[in-house]
Amino acid sequence: MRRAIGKLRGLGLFSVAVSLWAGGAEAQDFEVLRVASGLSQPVFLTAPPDDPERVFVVEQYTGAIRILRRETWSLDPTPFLTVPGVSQGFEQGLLGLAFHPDYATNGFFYVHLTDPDVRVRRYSVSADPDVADAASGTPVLSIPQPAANHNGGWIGFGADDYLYVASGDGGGSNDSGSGHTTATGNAQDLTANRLGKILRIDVDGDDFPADANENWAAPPDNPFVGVTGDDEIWVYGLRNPWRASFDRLTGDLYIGDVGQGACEEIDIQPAASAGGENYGWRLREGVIATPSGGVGGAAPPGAVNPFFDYSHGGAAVCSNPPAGFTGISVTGGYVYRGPATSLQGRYFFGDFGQGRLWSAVWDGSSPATFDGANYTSLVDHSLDPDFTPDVGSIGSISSFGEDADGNLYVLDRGDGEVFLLPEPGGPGQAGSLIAFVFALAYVRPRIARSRALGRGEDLRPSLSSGHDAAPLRDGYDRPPLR
Ligand SMILES: [Ca+2]
Ligand SMILES: [Ca+2]
Ligand SMILES: [Ca+2]
Repeated sequence: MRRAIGKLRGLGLFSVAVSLWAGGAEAQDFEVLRVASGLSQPVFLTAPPDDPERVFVVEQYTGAIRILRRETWSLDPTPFLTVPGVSQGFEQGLLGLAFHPDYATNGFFYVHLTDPDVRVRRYSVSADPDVADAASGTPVLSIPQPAANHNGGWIGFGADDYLYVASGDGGGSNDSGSGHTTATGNAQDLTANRLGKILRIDVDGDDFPADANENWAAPPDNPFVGVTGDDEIWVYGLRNPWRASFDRLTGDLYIGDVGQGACEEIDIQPAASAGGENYGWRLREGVIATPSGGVGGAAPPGAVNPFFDYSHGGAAVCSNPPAGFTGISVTGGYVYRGPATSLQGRYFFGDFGQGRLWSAVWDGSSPATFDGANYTSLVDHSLDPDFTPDVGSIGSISSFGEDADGNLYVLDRGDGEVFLLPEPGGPGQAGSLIAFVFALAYVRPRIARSRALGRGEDLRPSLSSGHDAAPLRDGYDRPPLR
């Protein structure tokens, strides 16, 4: 709670700064900065808790974790770590990174990679804060992969200090065929099956003292502890949850789940949830019965629809969002909690294949009533001059990311760029002065951790009250990431 008050105080200072600014003639304006280029297939960005100086960028195929300096927007020439042995191709590689909540004292961080099975592995920083100990790799858990695609990839710590691990359905198409549970597919299979799930584990415990490859404990309040279903499963019924995030203010979990050939979707789990949600795959794609592969059907009892879905533009209209909101591979993003007041509470996300940058606000309705249209003020930023970067272009959106202060970044895997988006103070404004005011009054003192609030506290502001491989399916020439 102390952290929450600190955060709200920070917002108050921020409001003062904005009021001064708004006293001028012009409305709030934005500036999107390209802060890095020349990266090799960047697919994630994050930062250690409370580190105001650095962000860490994940390169998919090189396996490198690069340090980007916020003071100068320069990339360190030497990677923080180059993870050895990652499979280099298709949807494989180094896919995820998360710093332990106590990183400042224990130096632990976690990666999600394929070799080609999925491995979640722990590493330690060395005596040099800018270099990891490459020999420190320790297994946390692994997930056998029947195919090269649908590896999931996101990992992140919740406000509860548990590690959440997003896992795809194992690949191929329609969650069927070799390596997929015959009757149900993997995502609906809760027994000895980690595919098509988000797992929730305690990385500081070990339920398997005799097994050097499994080093985690099941939180006792996980939904399938003591009942049928694997103890590590948190939610299920997902196809390829490539990117997910916690709202750093409310603790709500947003999951971008890449669709098959019809609908791309964003799922929400409110912070107060006790877990166990079934998001419907393979029976459901978006809000409809999966139209391909003969696997679709009625929604399982209690299954949760997405709060937003959009179509590939074919016959299936999904929840029928406004014209123009089509794509082929969703990239889940973040609820904006950075310095731009007018964007507070907006969930930013995008489409990898179409290079579209969107945002919307969850309308606060209950997930039990979700029908794919549970949002307000859906915006396409792709053609908005305020979201046009100073240099370069936002193309193949592979991921979003947050630094320790909650600034939002977007990554372009196509030509290796990272953008800071947006920063108040666009061209023609007194941008540098305003940025300085923000730096003094707001950005620096901000609480770094996304776990600033305990799960279950709802401080949501009033604002809010894959594609598959072409050879594997419909002849679509898919982008390389999904
Ligand atoms: Ca063990
Ligand atoms: Ca679903
Ligand atoms: Ca670009």
